[in-house]
Amino acid sequence: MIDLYSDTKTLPTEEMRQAMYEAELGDDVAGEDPTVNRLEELAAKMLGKDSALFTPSGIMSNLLAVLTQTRPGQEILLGNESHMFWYEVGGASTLGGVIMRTVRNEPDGRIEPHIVAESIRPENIHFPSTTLLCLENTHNRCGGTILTPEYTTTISELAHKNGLLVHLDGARIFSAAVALNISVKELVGNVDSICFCLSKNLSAPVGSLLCGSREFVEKARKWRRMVGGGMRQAGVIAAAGIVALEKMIDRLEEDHANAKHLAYGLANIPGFIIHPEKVQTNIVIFKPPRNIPVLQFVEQMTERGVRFSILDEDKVRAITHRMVSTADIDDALGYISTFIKSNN
Ligand code: TLP
Repeated sequence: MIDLYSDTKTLPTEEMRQAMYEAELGDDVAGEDPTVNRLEELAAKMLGKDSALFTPSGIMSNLLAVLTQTRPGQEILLGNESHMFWYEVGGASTLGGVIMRTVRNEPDGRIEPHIVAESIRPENIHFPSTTLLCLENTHNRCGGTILTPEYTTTISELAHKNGLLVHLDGARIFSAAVALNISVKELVGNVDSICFCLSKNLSAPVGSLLCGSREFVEKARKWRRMVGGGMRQAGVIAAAGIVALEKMIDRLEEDHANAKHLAYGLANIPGFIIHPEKVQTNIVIFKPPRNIPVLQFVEQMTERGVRFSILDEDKVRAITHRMVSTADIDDALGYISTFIKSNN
């Protein structure tokens, strides 16, 4: 199977497994797991923040960012295509008690500053207060698009001026940094909290980190305990995370090149709607030829050994990652082309 369903499919490398086997361990709820402590320090340093918190998932990190930086009854602004809105089971509302107010994402994943400005509620007895802006970089549903440091700085300044805090869902932030050839620190300059995932493009089996000021992280640590995310000898998985951060970042370029290769290949097959020049990182979104419904396309390709995910009733998503080679992309393009020909 050439599995382009998601980079969450990556399995740990041999080096990760060895590091997991050898990891020095302790009780992380008591702050005594040396491997978790090492991972948190490394993450904070790389992101240019005071502290970091190891969490079981990206979704938990995003939830903790909301729980820590809002109060029930307040309103948060987030993109109408954001992962936090689409795929996190409404946790911010259900568990955080906040109103999720969606604002339009541009096709490149940005939210226009004037839209943010217009959506912030003025003080009024009838209104909830708007207290948090959530961004996403790279942007999953917009096709792995990148928010530039300039954009992030400008929009965060606007939010801060109006009394809002800013959280960045940076599940794949290292892809953005590698594509722009800058340090990840430069991408997250003035956001108040940021999370990123170890378990996607970086190949670790489990885990995310939530980073911010010392005070923010200590509060989030308590919220993590409340939602049951305090893990004991978590160094077993943190060890793989350290390898991810030390060894797996530079290779992301290969995934980006493979994504472009796939996109240009699809553009050469009659009927596909795709803009290969817009592919920025490891996510490719496309429409199959009109005569083939998305569900049929995805099912038929799975039978032929290529797995995609369905984004919408008319859109398919492919994600490249460490376990898919350039030769696999060539093979996938061949299978797709044969299938399309057989349907014409
Ligand atoms: N995304 C997954 C699915 O949930 C859709 C995927 O296959 O892409 N933020 C962003 C931007 C994400 O893409 C994801 C996972 C998360 C957060 C949540 O991470 P996990 O699954 O570790 O909780």
